[in-house]
Amino acid sequence: MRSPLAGGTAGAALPEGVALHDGLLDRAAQERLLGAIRAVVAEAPLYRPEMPRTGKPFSVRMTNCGSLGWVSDRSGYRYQAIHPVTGRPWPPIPEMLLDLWQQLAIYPHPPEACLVNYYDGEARMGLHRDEDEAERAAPVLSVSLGDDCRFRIGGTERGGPTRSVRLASGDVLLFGGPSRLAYHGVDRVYPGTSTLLERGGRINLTLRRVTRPG
Ligand code: MD3
Ligand code: FE
Repeated sequence: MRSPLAGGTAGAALPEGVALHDGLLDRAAQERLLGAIRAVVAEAPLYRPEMPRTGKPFSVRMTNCGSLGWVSDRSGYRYQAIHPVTGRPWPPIPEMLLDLWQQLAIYPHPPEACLVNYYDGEARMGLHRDEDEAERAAPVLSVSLGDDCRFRIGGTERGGPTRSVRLASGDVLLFGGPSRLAYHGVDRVYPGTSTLLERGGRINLTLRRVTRPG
């Protein structure tokens, strides 16, 4: 079995609450999911968000599906129902992803947001916590497609120890319990490590429950 743990940490446990489903989606499943994501992107194009205050563009391009989508611009981070460029509602979350959530997330309500991140060979995501969701009892589910990346995960305090995990196409990660508010980021993408995307790069899908079920 491929060891996803990088940098001499072979055998080290992932932080409590993190479950890595290494290679859960086989090539056929990855292709089906990619087809569904292409349909999402046709309706809700990828765009480049900007950092709050400074307006500095992200290196990652993004779009969403679901009743709510995560956006960032000069006024801040938030969830909203409307694509900031097209002004249209986000398309629905593909059924395959809803099924994955139902199978893996030990949580009785559906996800509301699926953030679609596209990384080219130079894109990165700095260490951060996902804390724009009112519902913290739900896990976050992440699916990787395309080129491998080096994913970094730490604890809930900034400046604490971190470890890196190499993620490949078809890997699914679940962050629940104490890891829900862990710092994490993407150090780099490894170009040319997957043939799934004709033009290369990496897609990450992040499913989240945003609102607290009433
Ligand atoms: C760990 N995306 O969009 S997904 C993000 O690969 C984001 O695109 C990364 O971080 C990516 O916010 C990582 C994995 C992930 C998502 C949410 C988490 C890891 C997490 C929440 C808590 C802890
Ligand atoms: Fe995140």
